[in-house]
Amino acid sequence: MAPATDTHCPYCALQCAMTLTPVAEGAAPAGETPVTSRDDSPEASVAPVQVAGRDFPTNRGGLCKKGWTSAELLRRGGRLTAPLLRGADGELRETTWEVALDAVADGIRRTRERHGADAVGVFGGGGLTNEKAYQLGKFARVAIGTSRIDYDGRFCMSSAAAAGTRAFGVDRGLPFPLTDLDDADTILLLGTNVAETMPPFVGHLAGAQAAGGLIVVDPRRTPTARLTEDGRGLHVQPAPGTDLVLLLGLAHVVLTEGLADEGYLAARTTGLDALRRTIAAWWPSRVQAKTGVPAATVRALARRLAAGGRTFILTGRGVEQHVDGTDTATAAINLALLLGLPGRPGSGYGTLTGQGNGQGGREHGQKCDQLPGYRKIIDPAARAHVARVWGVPASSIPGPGVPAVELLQSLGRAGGVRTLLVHGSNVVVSAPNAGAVRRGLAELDLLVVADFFLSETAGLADIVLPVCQWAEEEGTMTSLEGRVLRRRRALQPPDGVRDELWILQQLADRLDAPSTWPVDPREVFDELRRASAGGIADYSGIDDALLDAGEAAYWPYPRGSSGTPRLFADRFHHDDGRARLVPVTPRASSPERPARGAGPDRLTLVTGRLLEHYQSGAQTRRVPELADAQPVARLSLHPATAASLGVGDGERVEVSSARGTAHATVALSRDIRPDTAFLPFHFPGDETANLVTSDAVDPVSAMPEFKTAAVRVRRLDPQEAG
Ligand SMILES: Nc1nc2c(c(=O)[nH]1)N[C@H]1C(S)=C(S)[C@@H](COP(=O)(O)OP(=O)(O)OC[C@H]3O[C@@H](n4cnc5c(=O)[nH]c(N)nc54)[C@H](O)[C@@H]3O)O[C@H]1N2
Ligand SMILES: Nc1nc2c(c(=O)[nH]1)N[C@H]1C(S)=C(S)[C@@H](COP(=O)(O)OP(=O)(O)OC[C@H]3O[C@@H](n4cnc5c(=O)[nH]c(N)nc54)[C@H](O)[C@@H]3O)O[C@H]1N2
Ligand SMILES: [Mo]
Repeated sequence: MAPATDTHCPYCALQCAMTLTPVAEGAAPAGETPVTSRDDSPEASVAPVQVAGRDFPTNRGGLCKKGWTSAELLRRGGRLTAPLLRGADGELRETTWEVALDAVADGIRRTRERHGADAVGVFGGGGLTNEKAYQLGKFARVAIGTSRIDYDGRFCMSSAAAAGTRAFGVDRGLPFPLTDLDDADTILLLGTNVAETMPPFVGHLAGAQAAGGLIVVDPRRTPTARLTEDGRGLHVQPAPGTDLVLLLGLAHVVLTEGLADEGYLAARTTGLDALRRTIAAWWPSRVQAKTGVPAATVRALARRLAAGGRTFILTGRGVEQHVDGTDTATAAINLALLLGLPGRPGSGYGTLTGQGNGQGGREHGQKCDQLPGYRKIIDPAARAHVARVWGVPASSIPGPGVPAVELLQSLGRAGGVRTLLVHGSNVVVSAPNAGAVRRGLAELDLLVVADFFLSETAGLADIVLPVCQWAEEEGTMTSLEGRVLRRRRALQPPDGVRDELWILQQLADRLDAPSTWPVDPREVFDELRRASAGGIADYSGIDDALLDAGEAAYWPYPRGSSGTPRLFADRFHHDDGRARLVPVTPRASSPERPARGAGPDRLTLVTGRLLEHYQSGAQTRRVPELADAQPVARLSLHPATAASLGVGDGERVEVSSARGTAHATVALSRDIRPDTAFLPFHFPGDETANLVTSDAVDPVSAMPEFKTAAVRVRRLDPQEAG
């Protein structure tokens, strides 16, 4: 029997530990890997490795459905095994790597000559290993010379990152090990549905549940909200997009009832006076009028949080993916600081990073304003340091580019991007105002997509490059805890598939790029360590030997140190060591949030996730077990709302906003507020939820308004429904 390989799941930031064991050729995978043979193509039922959960602090041996079935995608689902090139007749056809790479390099050169280097754009992903993320950022700046690089983490972690950096001077999603949650008395979950998005995480909520202290704030009664039932906590169901007001109300009660930790505030923070002034006006009855949360609940909740036990406040995309997401995350941090939680043992504030390498992906230079080590690209000292590591003049490193939404809005426009390279994102399904993104992609001179499958975005490309999947590559990932983990190769990729480090090296060669372009991930990691040394996210002391020995390597991990499982014990990362209380106030109004009592034809559409599907669904829609469980986009509607709209369960409807229209199947549910509808964003084509969402962004983080959209819902006639 071939040896087993210890690695981690390909999907979310929990990075559950798993063991992969190659299955003998011809033998069906045994044991816990579910085998689905509905598809009887030759590749069906061939998961070439068997998946088993492995004991590890985050998942304790458990895996979710997506993890169990992940290996099926290694050999099924239409895996690409040759580069594709669009011919003069408009069809994509298989070609050789030589031809494809020459065509990419020629296209980059042509665009650069005609329109300047900034007309070449790079779009990265939070699923890439640290090595690939680092190399992609370097490739954009050094080999192409463009400032136009950003990535899908802008859609994910940017608001929480901006708020964390502003308050603490550092952005590590959880500044403490996840297992610290186990002993909590009170956990406030703001806008996250971990029971579906990180199932093994739920195990860490048991302590708070037993203490009756799990508090879930979500406009829907989600599986996570249900964990509070039977005396285990409280579900608070505010109107979508009103969390900032709710948090100001909680802070108001804390301050007016003398519940704040005055000693902590005096010793460890600045800005209390200004904060006090902005909070004064948010008494509970006013909060009730804006959010729908009863004033008595606001008071009770504030008192519970201040009760002095081991208390955590955690935010997710539900409160962050708004045009005021940075301010809302800031309000959550302000509340945590008023209570003296950050840095206190057994307590804290954190944000739940989403993508597999959503943490590492935001540290090594994929962001438009960033250099490796979480350095600022405008900082002369940072530029000089990274230029030395890269062996190029600091003056040759471009300045800041533009964030993801602006980059996508510029496609094909005068002064915008004309050639785009996409590594690890399916933007025609996952980007806001996806109809406009599709139109922009059609205007490009050249679209190049690296993927395992012909995703919806790859399907529009001029050149598609087939790349290795998780079990076929070596590298490192950084989990939601800020812990660096090894991803190990368990099997060889299919013939024809190439590693992205090799692709970048080949292209750098063809572009006569300066610097060196190693293809061995170890060499890239060594360079990354040097580039990160002295930065905020310092990896310089981490190496394979240490990771192989099973050491829990939390950054910052400067050479000679033993890493940092817990941040903020003594100081925050601003020069004076203090955290900043940043006053924030709600906007006057949002066009995406209908006035209260607007009537059933004006609903707030909330978008989010289902257990079975991952992101744009490019991967999970190809796993029969997952696709069978959630085959179509279902719109959750309250029965009262559906009745007044004249639509019934199972009927096809059209959901329309100022941007466009998506189709869905109605699913009646009493778990949603009557003024709200919910649509998952995992589905393509006319079921793409992002055809409806707005590309208006948060002014600080450039996070788009994914979570709320003002919509109308109408029943489709049978002939329209198709
Ligand atoms: N199954 C699955 N798991 C995943 C992913 C996936 O696609 N599928 N993706 C991964 C990634 S990248 C991420 S970022 C995480 C995301 O993980 P979560 O943040 O847990 O996921 P979402 O479903 O986007 O949003 C969470 C909740 O926010 C609520 N919400 C919406 N609007 C508001 C609001 O205005 N206020 C409040 N309080 N709540 C609101 C929604 O009802 C939803 O239940 O999941 C990761 N895990
Ligand atoms: N309406 C709405 N839209 C949303 C959200 C929402 O809540 N509501 N959430 C947003 C969030 S939080 C996120 S993170 C984004 C995510 O959205 P996307 O960025 O589209 O994420 P994925 O669907 O995971 O797409 C990853 C693609 O890259 C491929 N891929 C995976 N790993 C690799 C790799 O290592 N290399 C290469 N080259 N390809 C790879 C996959 O096959 C897939 O086609 O969606 C955002 N969009
Ligand atoms: Mo995400």
